[in-house]
Amino acid sequence: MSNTIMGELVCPAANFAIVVSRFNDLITSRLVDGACETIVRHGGDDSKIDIVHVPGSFEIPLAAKKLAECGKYAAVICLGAVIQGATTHHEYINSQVTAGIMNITQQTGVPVTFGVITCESMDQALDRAGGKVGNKGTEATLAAIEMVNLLKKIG
Ligand code: INI
Repeated sequence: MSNTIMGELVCPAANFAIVVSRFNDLITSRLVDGACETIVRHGGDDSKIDIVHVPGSFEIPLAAKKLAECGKYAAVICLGAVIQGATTHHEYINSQVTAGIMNITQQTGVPVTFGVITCESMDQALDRAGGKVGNKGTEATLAAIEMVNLLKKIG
């Protein structure tokens, strides 16, 4: 008989950090709204959320690393929006931010979740920031809550 081990989507009474990029603020502010609403809707406390602003997505990993290492937060939720331009600039940002966030979560053992929208146009970004495809801030927050609870069980 196998055992199923999963993290519940019940927000613990813990501190959460959100790191958000100011670049494409129209999008990222909506991701923050989704993240905060999700924490509260799942039983968390708004006063236990710290929101840390960075200039662009490229700067997210450094701030997320400091926050994950400081011991105050159960999880760090990373929010940004990288929208394709006329050059390949976005590709370099995307690859570094993704790898950076993955490295931090593995090195620290703290759930650091990825709510960085990577898309081709502002319309696609709007769709994923509370529009018809949902809200990546919400998704990243649900992943954070689930992983915090899962790690309590398997840690
Ligand atoms: N930062 C973003 O968050 N999204 C983008 O789409 C973007 N583009 O396209 O340039 C972007 N650039 C800024 C970058 O993240 C850094 O802040 C900047 O290079 C300074 O280090």
